[in-house]
Amino acid sequence: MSTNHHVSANAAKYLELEDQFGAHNYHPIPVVLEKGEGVFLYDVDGKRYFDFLSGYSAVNQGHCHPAIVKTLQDQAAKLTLTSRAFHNNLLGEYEAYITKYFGYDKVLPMNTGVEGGETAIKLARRWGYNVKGIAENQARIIFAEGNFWGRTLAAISSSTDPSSFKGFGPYMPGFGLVPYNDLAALENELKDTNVAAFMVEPIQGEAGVVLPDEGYLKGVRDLCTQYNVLFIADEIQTGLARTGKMLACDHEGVRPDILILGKALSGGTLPISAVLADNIVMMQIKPGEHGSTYGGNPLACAVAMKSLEVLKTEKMAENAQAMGTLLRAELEKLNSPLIKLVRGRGLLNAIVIDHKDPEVSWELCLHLLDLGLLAKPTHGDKIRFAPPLIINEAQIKEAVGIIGEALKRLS
Ligand code: IF1
Repeated sequence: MSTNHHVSANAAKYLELEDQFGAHNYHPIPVVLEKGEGVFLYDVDGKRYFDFLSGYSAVNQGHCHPAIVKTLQDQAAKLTLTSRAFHNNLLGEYEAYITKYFGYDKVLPMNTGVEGGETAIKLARRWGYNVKGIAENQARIIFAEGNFWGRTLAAISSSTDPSSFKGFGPYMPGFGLVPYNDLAALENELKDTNVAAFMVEPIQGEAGVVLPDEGYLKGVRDLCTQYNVLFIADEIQTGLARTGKMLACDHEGVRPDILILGKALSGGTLPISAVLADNIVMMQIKPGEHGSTYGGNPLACAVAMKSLEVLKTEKMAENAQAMGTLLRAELEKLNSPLIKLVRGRGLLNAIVIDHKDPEVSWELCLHLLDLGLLAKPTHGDKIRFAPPLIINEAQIKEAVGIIGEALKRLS
């Protein structure tokens, strides 16, 4: 079954350039975008789409948020990069702002999400040696099966997805795995006194928006406290109001020892990540032992403060909570034989397609494309529905109308 999706001659030109001159490390939906505004994207032929991926939760504030773009433009014309060889007038202001915003002693500013993960693991190992007293080079970091935290050699060393790690060995030593959402298995691992940290996503994004049982995060917190293990929360995709609270951990009122943020920390304008922790962890790294060229650059500091500010002033977490509830209810009301399951929290949602042919999810996304909505399957039979957090009730209903029409075309 294949949808002969038509790509305009105009759009085809762009695809040919990418095909000839770019690495083939992606298989994108066949659309060429040139403009974004709020919940909408526009292709090179001027066609409008609902964005139901939001840059994998990097565009929570909506495409080209006016206040964020203005901050970006103003600062870009003033000072963009000093390197950390020198001080600048925005880094301290940003560090004070974001640590107060989330309630931690300190922040270590980085750029991409995966650098945030690498930084968190280095901090945990160093704390393990200096504070917990783990013997040199014996520190273990535990991850959950189904995790995804990026594409570096350390990140793929913790992966259980062969498409992430196969053919890239040898792998980082000192990493262990436990089933997600399984506190007994986790406790068993944490009894090993060489374990420095457990790093986990409060909701597993790439795995297809997999939610743990109510109480799982509380259990993780308690077990990590009991066994003197650092709880690292990877909130790069779930954080920043995406799930209806500022952090997904807030749904259970738990406070991780290390908090990793990325993606929407810049409102989708540039790569900004941050690792937050208290002094007992953060002060184990001494001058010259970690950093990056762009980490904490003044442009990123200005943009991150504005991106965080508008999340609160525009009550995006509250809107994500309300619109997510509406979205799931409207999807259920479609009563489509193709939807096995609707799941999610806030505006991080996915449908599980009930069809033996894995191609069906891709076909559905091509029909959605035709009808004016952008989404992409993850892991075969799941399709993530994660629009910007500024979406309103009328737009949710219009989008679900499109989804219903696409499902009808497939049935
Ligand atoms: C791609 C996936 C999502 C993340 C979590 C860390 C990172 C990510 C929970 C690393 C990044 C991105 C990577 C991007 C697509 C997207 C993705 F499909 F790859 F898995 F969202 F689910 N922790 N996720 O989700 O952040 O270094 O990318 O800034 O690789 O195409 P990054």
